[in-house]
Amino acid sequence: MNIYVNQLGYMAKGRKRAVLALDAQAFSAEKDITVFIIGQNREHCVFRKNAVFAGIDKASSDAVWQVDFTEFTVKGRYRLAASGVFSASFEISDDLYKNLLTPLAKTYYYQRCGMELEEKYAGIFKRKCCHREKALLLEDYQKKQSGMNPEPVQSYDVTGGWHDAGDYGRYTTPAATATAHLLYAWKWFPESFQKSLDIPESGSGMADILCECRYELHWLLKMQREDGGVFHKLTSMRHANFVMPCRDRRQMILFPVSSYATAAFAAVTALAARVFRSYDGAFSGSLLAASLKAWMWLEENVQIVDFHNPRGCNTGEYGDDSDTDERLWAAAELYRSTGDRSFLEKAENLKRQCGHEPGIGWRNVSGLAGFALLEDEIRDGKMTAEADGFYTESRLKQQYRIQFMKEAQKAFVLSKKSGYMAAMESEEFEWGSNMLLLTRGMYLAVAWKLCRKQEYLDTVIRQMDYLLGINASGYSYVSGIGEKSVQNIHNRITVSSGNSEIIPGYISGGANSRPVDEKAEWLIEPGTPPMKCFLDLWECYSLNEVTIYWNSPAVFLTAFLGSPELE
Ligand code: G3I
Ligand code: 9MR
Ligand code: ZN
Repeated sequence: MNIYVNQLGYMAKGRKRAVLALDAQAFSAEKDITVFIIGQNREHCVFRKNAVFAGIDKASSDAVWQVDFTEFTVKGRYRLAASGVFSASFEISDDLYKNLLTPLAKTYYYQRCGMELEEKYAGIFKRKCCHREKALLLEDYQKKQSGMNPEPVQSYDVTGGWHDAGDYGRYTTPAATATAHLLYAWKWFPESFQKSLDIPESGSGMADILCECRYELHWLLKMQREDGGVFHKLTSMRHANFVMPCRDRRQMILFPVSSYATAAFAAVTALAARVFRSYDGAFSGSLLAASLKAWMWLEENVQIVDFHNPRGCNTGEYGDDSDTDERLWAAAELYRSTGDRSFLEKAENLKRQCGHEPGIGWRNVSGLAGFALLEDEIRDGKMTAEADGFYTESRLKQQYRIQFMKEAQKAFVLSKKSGYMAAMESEEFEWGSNMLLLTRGMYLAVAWKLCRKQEYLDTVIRQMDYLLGINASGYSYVSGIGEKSVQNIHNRITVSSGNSEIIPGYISGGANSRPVDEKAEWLIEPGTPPMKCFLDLWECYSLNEVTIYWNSPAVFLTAFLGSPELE
């Protein structure tokens, strides 16, 4: 028997659930099980409740019992106990998600490239500056490698930004998605971002999360070519070894322009232009100019300009099969930032070509166009099917309202069906599965803002419960948060730093039933149920890596749950 709890804890007045699990073969009766809430040091029992049998969970093959102890509201630190087994400890308090936001958001500072992280801000995670060398265009690098003596080649200053993940690459499309998640989180839940992240820019008068996004945006602006096209990525030809970034001396290479990167760049810079308008007019202006220049390039390159890794390159590819969603997102953001209706017509045409799932991940971003069009409604928390005099806008907004509601309802139904209340099909435990779960949480949060359906809010909390410990691996997938949290994430800095402590707040990719790294293939038995396909080992990059766009949906949801309107 295992007892799984949200290892961060439960809001004092919020829903409190836990799951008891037995291997399906081992369970005998569907009888209720009495669960005791005891003090964290296993002292006296303070409350008891029956756990109710909830069937065999498909994604884990566990026999599961669910216990709801919402009525227990006494603040403190506790464990659950049943049948002689204890859970991890957890907190009951009011500020859980407010306190969780800081480590989640501070990871972006720890991902910074091109600057020293001083002890004053990074403590024991301080490190030297990295990747200050200039980059070469791929073709010049290849000529150099082949011994051809090209004339002195142009090199480029593309320093700054965030390392993408556990590697030292910087990639335009995931950078745009992660930055957009953070900017919309700030737009819709600004009160959650008033606390200092203790970064060099703290106290500047602008929320630290915006300062962090500005650091990434300054780098993104360097990724745009003279003609407006945007380079797909900036990485070495092969991944760095597991060394601290200051010791990675591999040549940085600017890989070719792609239409995915150019469109995602156009979108996020148009969005950011709106955000920074009242803080830094010049920066906002440069963002909008860059976005319009990227859009002009897109108009001159109406066919997909695809990207594939060249032979010999093993860094991330972030391949895609359509740029229609990125172009749609860009058109919608440019409409919002310029008021130019011609972008709306373009968005409508592009939306017709897009699939019906309004994606908000790194690959399918069509849903982010809906964020742009419904930005004010979601902020104000009301559904206004107003005829605003311009039928195209109303029609597009209505399409997105319907799509977001549908996605939220789908997530609600999936969560109800799951013994662990995870909004996931068994087949969906793939590389970065926690991102899919968290983006479904984002749909639920957006839908709740629009319709205030209590079940949607409850289901957001259930996804955070999963992330923080109510799952078949038993781990809190947030590094350093919880008694049994991931400690060996696939991250070159945390692996090679020699620090005894893990940097807290990183979201692990999570269970993946089709792992591709050698260790996972070797250690995970064939036939292991999908939700149990996880190992907390640093070598397992297809299970336990961390990325800027897996943390960004977690920041979004934590900011939502910590926002005043939920108090
Ligand atoms: O969603 C499809 C599913 O429908 C299909 O049945 C299944 C078949 O295998 O594939 C699923 O897509 C998977 C996709 O992740 C889901 O997001 C792909 O198989 C899988 O290859 C893909 O993995 C990506 C991985 O790079 C390899 O390309 C991850 O999403 C992506 O997060 C990861 O990104 C890496 C960067 O390349 C380098 N930096 C680290 C970063 C995180 O590991
Ligand atoms: O460490 C790399 C990780 O960041 C990437 O997500 C992954 C896919 O690009 O590749 C990892 O690097 C491995 C490489 O692909 C194969 N040799 C071992 C490398 C370190 O795990
Ligand atoms: Zn770096």
